[in-house]
Amino acid sequence: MLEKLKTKIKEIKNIDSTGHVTGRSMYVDDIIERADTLFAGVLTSPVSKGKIVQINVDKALEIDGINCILLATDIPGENQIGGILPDEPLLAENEVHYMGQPIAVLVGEDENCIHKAISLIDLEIEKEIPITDPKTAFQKGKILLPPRTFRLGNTEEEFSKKDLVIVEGSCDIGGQEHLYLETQGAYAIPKEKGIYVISSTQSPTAVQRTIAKVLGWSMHQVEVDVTRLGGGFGGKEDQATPWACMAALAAVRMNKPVKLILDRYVDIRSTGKRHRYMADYRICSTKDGMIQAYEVMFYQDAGAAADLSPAVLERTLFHFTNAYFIPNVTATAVSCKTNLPPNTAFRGFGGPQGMFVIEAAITRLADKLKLPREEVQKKNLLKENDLLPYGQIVRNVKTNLSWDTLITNFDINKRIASINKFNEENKLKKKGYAFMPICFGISFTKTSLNQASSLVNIYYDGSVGISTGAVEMGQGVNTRIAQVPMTVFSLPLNKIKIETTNTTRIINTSPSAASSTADLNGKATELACMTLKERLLQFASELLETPMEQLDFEDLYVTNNNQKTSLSWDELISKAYENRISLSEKGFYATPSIHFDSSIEKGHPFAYHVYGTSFHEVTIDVVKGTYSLDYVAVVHDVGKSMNKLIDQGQLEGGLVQGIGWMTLEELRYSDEGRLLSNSLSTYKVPDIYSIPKVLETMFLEDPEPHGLLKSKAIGEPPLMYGIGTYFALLNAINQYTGKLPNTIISPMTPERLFTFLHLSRHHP
Ligand code: LUZ
Ligand code: MOS
Repeated sequence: MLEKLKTKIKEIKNIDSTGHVTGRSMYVDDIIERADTLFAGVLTSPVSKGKIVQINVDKALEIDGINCILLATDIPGENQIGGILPDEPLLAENEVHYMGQPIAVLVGEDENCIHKAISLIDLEIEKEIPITDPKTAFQKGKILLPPRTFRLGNTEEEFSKKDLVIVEGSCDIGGQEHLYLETQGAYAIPKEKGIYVISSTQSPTAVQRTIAKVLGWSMHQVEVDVTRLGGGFGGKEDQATPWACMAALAAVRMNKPVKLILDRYVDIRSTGKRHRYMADYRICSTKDGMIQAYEVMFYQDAGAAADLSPAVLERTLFHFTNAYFIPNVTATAVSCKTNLPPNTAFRGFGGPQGMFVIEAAITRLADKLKLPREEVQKKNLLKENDLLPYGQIVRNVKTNLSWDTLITNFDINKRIASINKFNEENKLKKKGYAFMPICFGISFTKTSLNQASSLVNIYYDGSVGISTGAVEMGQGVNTRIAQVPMTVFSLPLNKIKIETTNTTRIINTSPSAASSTADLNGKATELACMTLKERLLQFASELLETPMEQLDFEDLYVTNNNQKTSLSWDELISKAYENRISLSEKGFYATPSIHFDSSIEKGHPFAYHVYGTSFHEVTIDVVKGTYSLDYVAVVHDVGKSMNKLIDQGQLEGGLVQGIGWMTLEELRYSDEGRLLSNSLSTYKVPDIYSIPKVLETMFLEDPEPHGLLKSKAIGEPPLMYGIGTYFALLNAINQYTGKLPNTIISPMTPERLFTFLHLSRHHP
């Protein structure tokens, strides 16, 4: 194998930017329909829990333009879409478990007649009392799987020691709506030998497998194709699947193409979200703030079916100590079954909730110790070769480095001094600040998912087509993958095309998730490109009668000892074809040396960790409860960045999405389990006014051998900086009230801030 790889990476702008700005990028609903296309809509449950007494579709079927109405009994294969646990029907059979649960698929000539028909279905449900919070579910024994516990050292023994300061408390962390701009949808077209489905999914293979299961077919009869997503954020890792299954079911039944696109209202109401977590903890430290032990119990609101919840729960356990070393820990976590839509993957995948609780515990501990919070944080940061609770030893740790760089590079101490001065001088406005360090493990926690394939085709005109399992969802993965052949073959972008993600070209794909898509699929592409490079340079060495070791590619020519030869790329490729040399190669990559044994909860699950530290400054108005986010600075570990613009975009986007989750975005349910904040007027997402007034960022660059072209994953980690804004607000509240609430609740909406300010004073 050729070791030679150009170290000079070709940097380019996001290859989708022109298409996005001019409106030419194609999403599922932009695909030009075949003339005989039918449309589908879904009848969903109007109640959160109950028994279906009867469904009568007779009147609905009389509506002009309605072709058929499919119920659970019309499913030819298995009515089962659960990925981890088989606990979720595609269409409800005898019972409903959440409001918005699909019951029937209506197929018709257009969307108007479908809406009319939905309202004419006679549905009788015997209501039962729903459960809407995870602790109540736990108390009633509604759990998905037995709780899991991660341990290090001995917490019992440690907590019984004298002279330690102990703090106990609780958290209640709200969920989050994904709010991808493109709603869920799919377009299914029957083919001679099976079905072809265009889906807005992060998991083309999951869609393929589940359609096959629902139809009672084999996977090779189902071809799933994905051009791009208008955002995913985890919301389309598992939950694009049901809608694609319904479209496929209808298409096969009618033997015509069927398109199913959710409107925003149905999407928000029926799809799962980031999990709400409740947690109880106790933490103890020495008087000078060295944390000795931490015990925590997490109650995850899984919703009405497992979906990815057990995997999300596992990642909470991988990140419950965030960027800190704590010698004695016991963390238990349990997935609790409620009557809300099944919650699912969301950028960070349970990690953010785990980190929030340790940050809350440290905040209250520091308060009791009368030490600045950041002093306790800093003292306990992970150091090189520390042992994490799950058995992995950390290497190339960047906790202290990012923290120290942040302080010096952005003159943070001066800022803190002026914040303190402001608070001395002001009574009705208070400033608060917080540091937020992060440490996030990169790899799917399920080891088997850490594999990817790539197909590199060089056409005999010298142009290159690349297929991988990666799904482009705005994160820029196609751009980073395009940089691989550009770098290996020294080609301009116009010679490269990144093909759609297609389950017939690339099989058994892992979801585009876990921040690992560019690493896995890019590395598979690199391997295929390197094999082709070796083969082509071997052939060039025969043509040029020059030792292969002297040859390379540079700007569309073969070079000899870095001097341009007369042999161009196009000529070499055309001659290779004439000489019957294969110009197509498959690459396969599996992350080396990762493993995890869940029977002992120990192993080495992550290829590497991503680190960083942020600083957040806020001002609150004590009278109104309003606040402003004045300043955020971030020092983030990017490995050796292969695309600074994309890394910057992910850093800023993740940060703001995290701030939204922590401050504005509130999922409020009625006691009946009805989502009250079910539209963009009541569910507030960050906009231009909610981003920090000043944002300063800096990359720490250190080549990462397990990352693509020595870069590091960037998708999820920056979201967790958003937690810092929450604790800056809490710090400002504390400046006014002089005390912290025992139960730390998120998000910190102005309304909640106001309650914390004015009620906690009188109700300790
Ligand atoms: N999805 C998944 C993920 O299936 N496994 C993971 O470990 C993961 N981590 C983060 C985000 N999505
Ligand atoms: Mo994900 S939370 O689909 O990486």
